[in-house]
Amino acid sequence: MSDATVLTPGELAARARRIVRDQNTWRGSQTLNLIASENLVSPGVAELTVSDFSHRYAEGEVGKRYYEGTRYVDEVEDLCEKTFNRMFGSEYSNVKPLSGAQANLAVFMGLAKPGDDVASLDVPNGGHISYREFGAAGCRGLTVNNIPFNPAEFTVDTEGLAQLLQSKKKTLRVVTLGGSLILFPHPVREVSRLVSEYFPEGDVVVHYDAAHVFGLIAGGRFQDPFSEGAKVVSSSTHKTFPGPQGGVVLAKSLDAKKTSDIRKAVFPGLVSNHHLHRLPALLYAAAEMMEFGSAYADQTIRNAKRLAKSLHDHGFKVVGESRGFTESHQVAFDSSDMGGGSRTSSLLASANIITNKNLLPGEPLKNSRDPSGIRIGVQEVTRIGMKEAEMDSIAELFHELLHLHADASAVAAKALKLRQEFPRIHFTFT
Ligand code: DSN
Repeated sequence: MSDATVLTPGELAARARRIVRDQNTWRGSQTLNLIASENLVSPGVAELTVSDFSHRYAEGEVGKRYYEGTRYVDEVEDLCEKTFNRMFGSEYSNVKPLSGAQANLAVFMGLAKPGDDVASLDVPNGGHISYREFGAAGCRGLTVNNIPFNPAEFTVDTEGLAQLLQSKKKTLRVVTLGGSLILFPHPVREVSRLVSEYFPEGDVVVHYDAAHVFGLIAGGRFQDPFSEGAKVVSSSTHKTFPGPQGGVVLAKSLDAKKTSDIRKAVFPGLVSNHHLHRLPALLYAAAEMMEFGSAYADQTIRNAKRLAKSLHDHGFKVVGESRGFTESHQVAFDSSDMGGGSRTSSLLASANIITNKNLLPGEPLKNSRDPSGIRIGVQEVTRIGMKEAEMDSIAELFHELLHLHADASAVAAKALKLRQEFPRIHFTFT
């Protein structure tokens, strides 16, 4: 790993090429990729990611740049913004953030000042690190409050939230819903109603982090946070939404001052140049989702439900049973009885099955290095054309490896064979 000090420049250059070849072969064609925050980009998106845009600058807004030579950046950025507004029903869209976490930081910078309070789900209950005290919210100097959560029902405890709203009447600025472990829609409508009741002047904003479910929302198969009362939606653009890695902030019915504060938080606050090569690829991915998003989201959710049931039938402790296991692309199970999340995810990886260890609702945050859960996302295997029958095959591989203690290399060979039956990316123009 650490021979960088002795390699010649020629060897380093060759190494860079070799690493990419190996990554493409291994993760690109040999493993069953079940990380809930990843996806594959189509050949069209991949092709458009590499262009002259990747080495240009365009600080500023569409039509108001600080650089010359930006006519095509203006064209593509304007189309991206308008296309996102059209797809998600927003009135304002900003595609400059480079990641979902940066999009969240822009939301916090725009809507709250150091010392203010925000409320979000704790990480074990599905909250993302960026809206916690050790993430972007903490970097902004905000006081982070936990949204009370009922782990048995996987949902926000709205009575507890009402008490929190009452106790923070003077200092609360943002209530963030959505998250990284999101099996079921969040009660955006109820929370928005409560926020309007406690803050009738509109000084607290309901913000929804849609990163994980952005593609499912685009496909019309998950809750629509704007129609349920959220005023700001942030997201990454590369999870269930199969675009290039990046971030986006959308707003609807947000007052002009707050919208402008978010815009300024993005540029010139957090982003100087916004890595322009993403934009044509993002537009292309958005077009794919307009055309194929419903079918893709539909099959993704059907696959997640089937995998959850199949794992459950094999005796896995799949969470969310009382609510039908999942309504999203995710499935999670408790792996405590098989050595915990670290051991289980690493064993699965040795068998060509890539997942991640994850805290489960109700679990202490201090368990994060070796949490009890395994989180699975089926959006990528759905993109290569897998359906319910393959979900049963994947559950069978989990069972053989983790319950029957089959040899990892034997399971790896089966996983490879299954993967290689699906060489093509679906739900795309190319
Ligand atoms: N933490 C990532 C995940 O949910 O996998 C997203 O940033």
